[in-house]
Amino acid sequence: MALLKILQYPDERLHKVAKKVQAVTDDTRKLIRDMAETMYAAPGVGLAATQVDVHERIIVVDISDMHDDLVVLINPELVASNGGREHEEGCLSVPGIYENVRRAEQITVRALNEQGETFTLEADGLLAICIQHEMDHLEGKVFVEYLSPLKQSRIRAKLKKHRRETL
Ligand code: K1U
Ligand code: ZN
Repeated sequence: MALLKILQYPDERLHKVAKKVQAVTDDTRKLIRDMAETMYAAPGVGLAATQVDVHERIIVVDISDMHDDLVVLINPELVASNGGREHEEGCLSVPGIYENVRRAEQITVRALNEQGETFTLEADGLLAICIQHEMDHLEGKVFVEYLSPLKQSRIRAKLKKHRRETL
């Protein structure tokens, strides 16, 4: 297994729209294992392939304390959503920034699993929030883009300053 490099906002590559996976192969499964290892090591509760500069529609999520409940979604599609609530979000591509974002409360997603089989998942709470956040990454959208232009420019300035100081 390997740890992958996570792209840091405002890297332009975070805005690429990911392509559908045409066939789930051993290479896909290797990428998924590496993504999961990278997410656990970060540590985080989700990761989209876009964040590791692979522009294919693959996400991994694990909100369990014991890192034993990995959810893998290949070519995820939102089939239903209900309600709406604000929740604080973070992002491994935007370190140190936590902001409230409004998302659907309950979602139903259809996707392929690691065997290439279609399945449907109903999610609520943090799992639903994470899946929506990761699906946005596949569309090239980073959560800070839900914030006002003023907040976004303050975040970019803060990240630039932090990177200058840690170089
Ligand atoms: O997409 C990402 O960069 C992962 C992101 C997922 C996420 C978290 C919270 C709300 C929405 C989406 C993260 O994992 S940020 C790190 C984080 O939340 C966390 C880290 C360690 C333990 C628990 C949570
Ligand atoms: Zn993110």
